[in-house]
Amino acid sequence: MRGPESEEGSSETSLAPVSNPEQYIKHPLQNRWALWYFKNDKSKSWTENLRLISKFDTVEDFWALYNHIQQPSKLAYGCDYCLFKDGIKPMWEDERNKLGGRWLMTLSKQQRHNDLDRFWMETLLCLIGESFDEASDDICGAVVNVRPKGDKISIWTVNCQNREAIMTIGQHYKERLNVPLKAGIGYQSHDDTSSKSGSTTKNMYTV
Ligand code: MGP
Repeated sequence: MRGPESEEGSSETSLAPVSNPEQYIKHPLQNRWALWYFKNDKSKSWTENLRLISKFDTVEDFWALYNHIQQPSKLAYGCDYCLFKDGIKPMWEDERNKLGGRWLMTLSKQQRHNDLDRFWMETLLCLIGESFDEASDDICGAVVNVRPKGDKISIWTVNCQNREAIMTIGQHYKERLNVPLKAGIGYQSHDDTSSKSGSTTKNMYTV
């Protein structure tokens, strides 16, 4: 029943319920995310070079941030972006990363122009859209490294022993990016990556 104050002709129209709240309320994400930037300043330590840019937890705030910052292909060599769930630092040492690993995609130099920005945007959308079903809980974050030898994009997960979740994530991810079937991607534990002596780390899983 409408009260007398909302009857036609009432002067208190500002109290009338909003007919379409969708228009005014931002769309919440399942998680709050933090975007980090790494700038390679040789005079500083690795951790000092890592800076938090901003956090967001709505679709609208994600796009506002995304549209405001440079695309990875415009960054200088040695720079990274990292998108991680709020509370997880984008480093091997974090509690939620130390037993984990990453799906790693290494791009050729030509792919900087053709694929890098598109792949990174798709990676961000996979994360904030929780695209990996229940395995989304295993996601810690994603990183893009801009490097002269070839750029890298990786998705970090919580535990390198969680084979089922890791395979679900890898398969979905490969499909989303439309990576050619024979060009597989590999998963490596952070333990192996951080203690590697040569230039390659062995894959625990591949898709
Ligand atoms: P990188 O930036 O991940 O890859 O690691 P890049 O530059 O392509 O080098 P490559 O070794 O893979 O060919 C570069 C270096 O940054 C590492 O060797 C570490 O010294 C340091 N580093 C990278 N990460 C992700 C971490 C981290 O999580 N913690 C710490 N302490 N150092 C890191």
